[in-house]
Amino acid sequence: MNKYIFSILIVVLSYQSVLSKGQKQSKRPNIIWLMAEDIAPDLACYGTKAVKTPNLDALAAKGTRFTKCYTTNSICSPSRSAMMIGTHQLAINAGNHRSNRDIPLDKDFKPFTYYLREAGYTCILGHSKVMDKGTKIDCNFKHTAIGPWDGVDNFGLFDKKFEFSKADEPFFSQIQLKVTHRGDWWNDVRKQSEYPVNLNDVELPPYIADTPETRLDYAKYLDMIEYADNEVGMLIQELKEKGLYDNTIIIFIGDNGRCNIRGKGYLFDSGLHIPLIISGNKFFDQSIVNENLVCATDITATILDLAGIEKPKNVSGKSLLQNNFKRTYVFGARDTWDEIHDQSRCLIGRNYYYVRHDKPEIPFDAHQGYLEFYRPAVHIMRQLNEQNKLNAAQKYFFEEEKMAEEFYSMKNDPYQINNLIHKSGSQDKIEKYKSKLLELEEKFAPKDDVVHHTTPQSVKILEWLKNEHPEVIERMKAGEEVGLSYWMEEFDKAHGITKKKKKKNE
Ligand SMILES: [Ca+2]
Repeated sequence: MNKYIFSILIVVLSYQSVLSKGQKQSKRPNIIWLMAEDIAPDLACYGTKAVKTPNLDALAAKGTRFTKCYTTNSICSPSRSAMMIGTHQLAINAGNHRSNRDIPLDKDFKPFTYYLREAGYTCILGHSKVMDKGTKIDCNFKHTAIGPWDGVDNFGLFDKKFEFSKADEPFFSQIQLKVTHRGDWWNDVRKQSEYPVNLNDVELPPYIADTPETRLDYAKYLDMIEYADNEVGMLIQELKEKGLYDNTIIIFIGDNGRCNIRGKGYLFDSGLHIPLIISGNKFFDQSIVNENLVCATDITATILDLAGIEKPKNVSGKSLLQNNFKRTYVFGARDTWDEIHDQSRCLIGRNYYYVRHDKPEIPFDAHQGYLEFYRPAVHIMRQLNEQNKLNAAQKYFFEEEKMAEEFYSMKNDPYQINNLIHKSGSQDKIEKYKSKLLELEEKFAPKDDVVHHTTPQSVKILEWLKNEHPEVIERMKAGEEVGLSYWMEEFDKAHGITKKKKKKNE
């Protein structure tokens, strides 16, 4: 060995041994990613009055609360796919909900848990203390929950499920908080709540008509957030009991926006805007409110940075840990959701918000099967619309066509009521946003555009209910959530489909 190289080696080795002696101070942190479903920043610490979220408020009070974090798609699976890879879902051809589950990712892209595991992290999925154990992954590329990953023969994203302990350190734990997702449990959770959210305290956005039904539905959503907050409290308690709390960074996020009118599924602010709280690291533990524009893929880059991993080439997100962090735009997209093959794009800036609808002929209220089961406000407002009882802000959602483009000033019009697209004073800004959007579409264009869609069950269940149980449709129209899972089971019973048979056909 060359003498020069040998002496460098000695220096490196001694440095490493100093590092390992000082390990106690510079121990690599555990990272927990708590992902609540379908949630806007509707927590008490974000100013929502009707809800009580003491555990998340305490995290925010200690750490950093981000006020402008946006996902890149307003539906679970494309948004989660983007976060799992750290780049836009379009770049990996994962933009269509529940598609391409049989197609491996392009070899240039890897899930971020791959890099974490390479760096010695134990990656843990879900937790035994949360509703249905929090293991949802929902990514639009070939993957399995547990096992190794090479992207060719092995597609595992995590090492194990449900528990973290000292022996796993350093670990990354992804826990989904499912309760806020629409589901048949909403009524029960509200019924069981010691202090259900008071309907009179609910503040509805101006684009939702104020009726007893819409208020009750919104209150239930806030009840679910309170339940999720309680789950967060239990997890923090466990970290403390196991002596892990001081070395664990907690990141609280959503996977897409609020599950209501203009929310999940749409490129309005309430479809893409999510809460983001980070606590447990010196950099973030400053009791501050950060108003920077943040993209959900930045969270991926931040996690890799927190774990001391150099950013891989194909991660387009930027680490929030960097002092010079700056983001000018977030690029959002909406493509197929179940049977609705829509396509819209948006560009969110710090002050303005541009949306382009490539299929304006598809209305916002597209009577999508799944949504018929889970949007009481849509049923109520459809009737009010027919009776001409909606104001302009509320009526927009029910127009027969979408406007081809929208442009909003977020400072003056946070609820996106006044579309400035044809306003004379805004044209220069609009042109700038349009051309930037085209630039980003090109940057994130997929190499491959093959799409393998899945068939949603909800469409045929709805059709069957219309024919066989019109009384259930009437209940839906009256604003009741009748339960999709329940009626799926009833459908199967009526058609002699046993669980065993169904599994075989899947
Ligand atoms: Ca979701």
